Amino acid sequence: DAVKNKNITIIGVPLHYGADRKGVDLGPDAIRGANLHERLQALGYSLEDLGDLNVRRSLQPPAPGEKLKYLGEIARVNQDLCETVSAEMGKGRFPLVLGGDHSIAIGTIKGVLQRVKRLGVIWFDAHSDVNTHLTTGSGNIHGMSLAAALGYGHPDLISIGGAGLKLQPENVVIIGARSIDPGEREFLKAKGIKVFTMHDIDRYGMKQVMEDAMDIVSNGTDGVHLSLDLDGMDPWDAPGVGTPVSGGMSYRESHFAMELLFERNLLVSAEFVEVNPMLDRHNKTAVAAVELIGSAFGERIL
Ligand code: EXY
Ligand code: MN
Ligand code: MN
Ligand code: MN
Repeated sequence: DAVKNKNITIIGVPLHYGADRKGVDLGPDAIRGANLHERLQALGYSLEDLGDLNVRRSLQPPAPGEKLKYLGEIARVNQDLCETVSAEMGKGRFPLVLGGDHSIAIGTIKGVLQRVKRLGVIWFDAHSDVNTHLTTGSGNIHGMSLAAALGYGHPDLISIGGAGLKLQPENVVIIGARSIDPGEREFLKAKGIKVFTMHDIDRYGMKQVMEDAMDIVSNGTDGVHLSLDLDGMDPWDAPGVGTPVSGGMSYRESHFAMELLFERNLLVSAEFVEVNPMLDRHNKTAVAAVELIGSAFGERIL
């Protein structure tokens, strides 16, 4: 079996403040409602579902032009998530985090870093999420989470989980990018982060892209985290996301990527984020998330 850890802890994070758009906070239950537990149990995993972390409702809206919208609550929830993820890994369990907007990657990754010092990350996304409060146009923290996990951004975000805890840029790959802001492009170049754009997937195919990506994230690391933003998929297959971008990975490409990931047995943790049931059709995006989870954890056709 390629995922050796058969004990999974599910952690829901009903956070929408990082996207500043309602609905993505309903993501964890939409994913559970698409038969997540049944799918994983059928594969022989033993599950514990901790339910959802506590997130404050109805906060005052931010001032116009705010560059770090809802920073206080986002930092608090991510600190809680970090501690929860770290505690579960300390018990030898595999954390499977359900979002929620992508700002929760800060807490997840910091928690994993407390247990796996040299961590690789596969960031599956239409976006690169490497803005900071200095480069952001929107002020939405879900567009800053990868930068924060790399140690760049506001002190309240980068200090989560303890000072100095951060990813190394050479251990991170982004797959599926097709919407990158000018400041992000500079950041990615300056840090030397490998980005497999949609152009690369078209040119080389998903098999080659995944093999190269997995070589990079496994080189000199002790484990790999998968941070999967459903907007990496094409909006045709995953319409229920807050920031859709045309020309994304197909259902088959993303499914295949997960199967290849399972074969290499690299994952120590994973998160599936940005499912917004209020924008979805027939829970299609949550169903896609569970399909991808199934493949990443070993489902096969035959
Ligand atoms: N780059 C844009 C921004 O910073 O606002 C869009 C970010 C969308 C982030 C989504 C979740 O991946
Ligand atoms: Mn994202
Ligand atoms: Mn995205
Ligand atoms: Mn499948």
